[in-house]
Amino acid sequence: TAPAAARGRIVVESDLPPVEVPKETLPQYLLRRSAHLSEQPCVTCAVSKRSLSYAQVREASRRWALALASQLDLRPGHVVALLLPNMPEYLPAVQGALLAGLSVTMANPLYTAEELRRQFGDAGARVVATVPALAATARAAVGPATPIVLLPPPDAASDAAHAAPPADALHWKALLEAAGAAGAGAAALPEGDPDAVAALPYSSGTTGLPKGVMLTHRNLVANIECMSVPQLRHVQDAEEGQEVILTVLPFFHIYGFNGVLNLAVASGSHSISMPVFTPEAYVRSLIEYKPTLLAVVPSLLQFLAVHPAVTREMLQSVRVVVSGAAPATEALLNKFRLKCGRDDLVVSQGYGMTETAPVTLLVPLAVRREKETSIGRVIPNTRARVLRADGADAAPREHGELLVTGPQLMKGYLNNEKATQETIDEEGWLHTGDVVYYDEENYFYIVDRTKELIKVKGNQVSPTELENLVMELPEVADCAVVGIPDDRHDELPRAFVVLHPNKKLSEEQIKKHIEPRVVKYKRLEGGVIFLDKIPRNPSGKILRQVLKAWKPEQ
Ligand code: 4UU
Repeated sequence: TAPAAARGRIVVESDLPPVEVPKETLPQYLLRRSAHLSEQPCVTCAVSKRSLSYAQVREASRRWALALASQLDLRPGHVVALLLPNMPEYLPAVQGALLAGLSVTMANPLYTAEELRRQFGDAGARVVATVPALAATARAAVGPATPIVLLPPPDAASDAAHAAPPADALHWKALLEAAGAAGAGAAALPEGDPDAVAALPYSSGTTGLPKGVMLTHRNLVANIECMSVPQLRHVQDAEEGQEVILTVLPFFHIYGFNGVLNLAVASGSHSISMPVFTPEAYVRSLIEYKPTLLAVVPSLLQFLAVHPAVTREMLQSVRVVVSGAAPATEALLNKFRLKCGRDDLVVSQGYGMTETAPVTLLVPLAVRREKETSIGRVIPNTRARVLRADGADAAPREHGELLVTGPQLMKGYLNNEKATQETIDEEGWLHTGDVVYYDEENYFYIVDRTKELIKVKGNQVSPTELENLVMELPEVADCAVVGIPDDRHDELPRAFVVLHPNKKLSEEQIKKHIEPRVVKYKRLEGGVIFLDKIPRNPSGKILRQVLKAWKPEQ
């Protein structure tokens, strides 16, 4: 191989023609693309059966926008926090806020008050939209001056369990009714700025604690538009037959948010939402709704492939399966194909990141089976490079860090110029922290993740966050958390802990300290290992690869 300096730039571009990105806000774009639909179902809850048609989504969005502007007095640039399980109203809750010129920060409905306090505080949330069951957690996360709006409970079971909502909460239904009664002229909605921040999902990126990712309308619209070209279109347009998309991927995460829900609306599809995943509910939905498209993460693919309750017959309606967010092994893809018993059903992988709204690589629909393990080719308007360890650009089949750029690239991390500069270089390339290679036909393959991030069932876990919690214990001198591979969970967090001399602490005590503070999937299910010393490089950086490779006999 040539020395680094002798090599020029090697940029991988899409062989598809560039797409003209419309100069519209996300709600303007979605309204235009689905303007021909009215009574057709838009989102239906698989559990409660509550359904919103395209016309109902439009009307609820408009009223919610008016309510936020006139009744809650929010102004363009203000942030609305959404603490909601997947449910039909998620869509108008987002679109209405955006119509009013506001930004939304979407939070995990399973988060503890402690986790939410950090996100809502950092984002500067002015209002929290939630459901009755989560109202107390929401109140604990924000000050008494922040209004809480209660949406209808996702299903009857959670309604019955939490009968009495807090007295100071406002009600979505009443707000929308009042906005409807006041009429369209009640408050003028802003014209809308495509370059304004629309969504603020949280991601830990390559290092540190979760940060607000500033995604503009343009980022989100560009990503949908670039995935809508005929060669890539996994989701077919409503005219060709309305697609039925079963998704349990959370709408607060960028994959469910823009990669599934918004994309589904743009193409006039019918989305089936589920507030929580249970094998029974998922299987029932396969039978009842006969989905044509499944959006999955590898741990869900594993469930479909091996769970005895999922039968071959249940998968006959499925035309497309899209997988992403964590590596899908060849063994898993084979197991799934065996279960389906269909040669025409090939899993298409996509590669995405919160910071890229989310997709940069996608396997075209007409993919051949031998490319099934690929995470995709560069989508239109997007460019990629692979940077070798020696700093040279990689040729086909050489491993290196994936760099990407395109119109979907975030504006930056909120309140964190330093992290933004560490992630996007002066030339505008985003350094992903993923090690990949590409083949002679420009299909990319994942090799490794060198950034700290841990993925549990597609969910982000920040090692720094867990390390900080473990370090709160006075007995602990040092700590490092890494992800260990696991079939059913993608990865599990494992802590390596150094105790102060003559101090005692058990694995149980450490786990007990973490448990009440974090959402379930962040728990140290990969175990706690006590060491004399955390391996670090001379500048003090934890050698995570060494810890990942740790074996008990060492
Ligand atoms: C191996 O996980 C995401 C977004 C995923 C996504 C979205 C829409 C995939 C396909 C799609 O259509 O975002 P984050 O920010 O939570 O996590 C980003 C990280 C990546 O850096 C990489 O390490 O998740 C990992 N990742 C993958 N790993 C994402 N996609 C893949 C993949 N294979 N296909």
